Amino acid sequence: NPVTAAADKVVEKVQDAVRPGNEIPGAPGSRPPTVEEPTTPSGPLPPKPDQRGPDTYGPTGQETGVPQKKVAQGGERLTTAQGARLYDTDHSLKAGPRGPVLLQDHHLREKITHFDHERIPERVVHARGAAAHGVFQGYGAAEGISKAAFLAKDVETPVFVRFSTVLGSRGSADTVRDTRGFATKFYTTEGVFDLVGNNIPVFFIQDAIKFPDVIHAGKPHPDREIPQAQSAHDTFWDFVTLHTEATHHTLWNMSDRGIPRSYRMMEGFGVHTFRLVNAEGATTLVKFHWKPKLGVHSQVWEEAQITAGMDPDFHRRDLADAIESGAHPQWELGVQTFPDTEDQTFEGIDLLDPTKIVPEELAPVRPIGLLTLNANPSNYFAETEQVAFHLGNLVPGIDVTNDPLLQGRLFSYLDTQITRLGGPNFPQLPVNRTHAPVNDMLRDGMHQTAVHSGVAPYRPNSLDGGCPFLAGADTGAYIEVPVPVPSAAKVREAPVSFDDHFSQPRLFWLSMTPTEREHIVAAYTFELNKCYETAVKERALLVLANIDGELCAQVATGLGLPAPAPTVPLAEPQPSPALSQLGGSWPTDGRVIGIVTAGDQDLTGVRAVRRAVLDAGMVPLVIAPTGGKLDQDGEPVTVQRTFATARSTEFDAVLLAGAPAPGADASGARDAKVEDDTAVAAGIDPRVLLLITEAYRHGKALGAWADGADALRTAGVAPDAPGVVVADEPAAALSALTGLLARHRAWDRFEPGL
Ligand code: HDD
Repeated sequence: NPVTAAADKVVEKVQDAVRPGNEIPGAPGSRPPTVEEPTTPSGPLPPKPDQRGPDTYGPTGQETGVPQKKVAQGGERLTTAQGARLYDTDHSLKAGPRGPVLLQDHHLREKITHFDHERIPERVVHARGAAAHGVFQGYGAAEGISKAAFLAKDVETPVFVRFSTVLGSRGSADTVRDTRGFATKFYTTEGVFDLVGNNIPVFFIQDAIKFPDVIHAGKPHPDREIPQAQSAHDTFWDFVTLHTEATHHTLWNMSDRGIPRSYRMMEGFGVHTFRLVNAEGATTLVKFHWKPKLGVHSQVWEEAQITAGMDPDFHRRDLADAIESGAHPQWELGVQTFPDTEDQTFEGIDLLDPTKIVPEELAPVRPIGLLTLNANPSNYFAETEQVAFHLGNLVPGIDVTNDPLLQGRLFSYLDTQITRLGGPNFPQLPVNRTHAPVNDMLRDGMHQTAVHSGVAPYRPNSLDGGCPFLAGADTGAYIEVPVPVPSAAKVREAPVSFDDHFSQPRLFWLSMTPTEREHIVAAYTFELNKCYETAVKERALLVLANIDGELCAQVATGLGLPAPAPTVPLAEPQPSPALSQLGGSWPTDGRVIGIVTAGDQDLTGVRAVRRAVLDAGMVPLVIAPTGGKLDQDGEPVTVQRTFATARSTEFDAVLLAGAPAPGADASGARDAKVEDDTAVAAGIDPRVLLLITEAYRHGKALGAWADGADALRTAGVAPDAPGVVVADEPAAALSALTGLLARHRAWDRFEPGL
């Protein structure tokens, strides 16, 4: 019987394939003959109870008690998508081993077709991002102004937060100069609340209708699709200099806020003014702020550029590593509150204008809750890529205002998800699913995963007994605040107050420290020098002249162009010290300290310093000439970076190990201090010297103990320079270094002026 014969051949083939030693040595795909081919699974594979639908895994992993999955597959046997077991997934079904592939090979088609469709459109903006799960705990401090249940005292609400850059594609570098997105999904008992903000409190445009313009200008040029993830090009500067309401946001981007050290060290802002409503129906206008417990810190520009090449995933890695190591980042949610007056202004500032801030000195930020990020996503695509935020996801107690930027956003987010996530059922994706009961009458559509029952998904009905019924204010309904709408003619116009484009940029500039101003001047000079069109540069200088003469003059010098005079009278606002991110001391949790050793140095000290860094909640990385372990005394120290793989950008501080004190009995240790500078210079690896000089240039703390200081001197770094510590003992060096680190960077290292 030919059928049985063919079946026998298949069985034979399967047996052949698994028979040890059945490979043709050297043939493509053949396994090394030394590896024994198991005929049965080599050990019990992790159990996979069954193929569950997506709802098994709640949006927050821990929520449902399902541990984060660490294995790609659970079951014992590979199957098709339909559950049929497979005996081969490496060869297409062919008419003989050398014959053509048969159309009937369903497994081949299923595997390739699924692969062909693995990608979804990336976000049109904010495509590059990283996210984490966490929990939000209300302080109860907002109870007087909002009835939102999740803001009540000690209420814990699961959250999912996605950070992002704006301009770059999904695979672009993290450390480019750009605004960062800070979007939070609160899975409250009353429905999902999304706070979709940025790390900059103002926006480029005052009306959503301009959004395609600003994004087209910022994205790569449409002819060659370059530059990637950059604002340093003609179209961006063309737009923001013609469209001067972008001046304030552009200035923030050119400040240190545009190059954050870490997502964990950024403020977040809701940008718009929102309207809160309490249980009595009284309303308050608010602006939302996220305040990071670790302080607000940035890279320096050269560091950011090197990082983009050395580790394009720097921020993504930093967030995931910190969470995995238990250094859970935290932010306090705060609100600035304003009376809900008819004119919607506060101290003369138009609260509906998203290019304006209200200085914290005029309206302090009142903390109302604490966000802690405590778990990494277990699957990037399912969670980080598919999460869909939308400003219209509101809960009772929080409402919108007439800010025209906010109003347009209310349309855009829902709309974009339909293209991005392939239809209207994206709220059913696990990460988007609300934790509140859903009882809607939305039906069918692409990717419908619910199996709705009944025949009456409409209202009114009698067939379902009229159910479901509507809620009222006393039964948790979301009721829009009945704000009166002034009677007015339909116009395409903005209020007159929206015409002030320069007073607040000037406020920001005047609030900066000299170091921060230097960085701003350097950023404008860099970006504008990357433009080709002189007209664009000249127009940019005109804009800068309307912010500040000194700023304009310094950038003009860098561009080799004359500095123009201002075209508007310069305002003299009161500076707002809260806008500066320098000064103060901050926790050092999760900071990375590179410990450099030539391998023949004080291993006892290296070991002790490593332990102390860990105990202080920071990350020690031992850097040595080669990988493997350093072992002088039977207690090996693992090397995490070699001189070839270590680059200064990875470390917040660098500590150089010295040789043991003379007479110490460590095999191979240098027992006498090298006196001759030339000999020292010759002995210090140039990559260590680069590490030191870069860290020094980037304002990072540097430390050394014993003759570890030789490397500093050879690199031209004076042991008594600001932000440099040299001590006899490792413990003393580390303690002083940690003190420096708490201030983030040694800005006093640099002379004032450029
Ligand atoms: Fe937006 C994504 C923040 C104005 C249209 N926006 C997006 C994300 C953030 C912001 C953080 C990424 C969300 C995520 O991680 O998935 N956007 C802002 C802020 C704005 C702003 C703070 C001004 C205050 N956005 C804005 C306007 C429009 C959009 C005016 C359109 C009229 N934004 C979108 C979008 C995106 C988006 C096209 C792309 C992907 C997505 O929504 O889900 O709809």
